[in-house]
Amino acid sequence: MRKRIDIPKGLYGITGDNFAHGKSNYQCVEEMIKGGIKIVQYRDKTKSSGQKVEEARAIRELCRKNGVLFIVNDNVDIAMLVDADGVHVGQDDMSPADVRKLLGDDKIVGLSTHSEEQGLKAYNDMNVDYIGVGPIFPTTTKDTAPVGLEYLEFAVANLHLPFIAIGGIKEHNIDEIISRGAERVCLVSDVVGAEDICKKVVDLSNKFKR
Ligand code: 3NM
Repeated sequence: MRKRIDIPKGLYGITGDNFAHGKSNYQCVEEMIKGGIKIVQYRDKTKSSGQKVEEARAIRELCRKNGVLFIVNDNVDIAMLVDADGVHVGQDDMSPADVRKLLGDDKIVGLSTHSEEQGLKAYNDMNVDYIGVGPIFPTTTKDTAPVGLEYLEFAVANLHLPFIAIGGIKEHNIDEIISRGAERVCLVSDVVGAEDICKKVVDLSNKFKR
């Protein structure tokens, strides 16, 4: 059942307009796409559901026009309304099996994991197409304690499904992540908080090519 759609390697984008110095999530995604990003997750913890639907619908169309995968964080209803490519849930959200029931077999289901135990459980759950592995370093973007590089090394060695390394990763420490074997990495505040998001995405993406 797994692997309906390939999860692109390289940078994984997540919205976060609270870091974006006045730019909207739409503008941030436009710049990410110009920089070559191939997968974007719409994540917003503050707006009303009406605002989120409107914003997600616009970003969905932008992604579709540019051949970029579009994932919605947590809100399965919004994902279905805007025909997103998938949903990303956390440990306390709806289970991957229930998300799968609602979305069907053609969509992507991602799950955040924060420990070896959670990672193994997700690996054995055929409803999960990819996982998040983190937070690797301390972060203020999410209220979860850092797990350190050990869990990343465990994931590289043992979890043979696509995973996104995330949490406290910045341009200055991403090499530590890539050199350990991570093929997909997400930086939220470092990307959307950049003065030139497009250039930031290009510079970070080049680090995967070395
Ligand atoms: N998920 P930044 S860490 C959205 O570990 C998110 O599951 C995490 O933001 C996880 O790059 C995180 O600004 C926030 O630290 C990452």
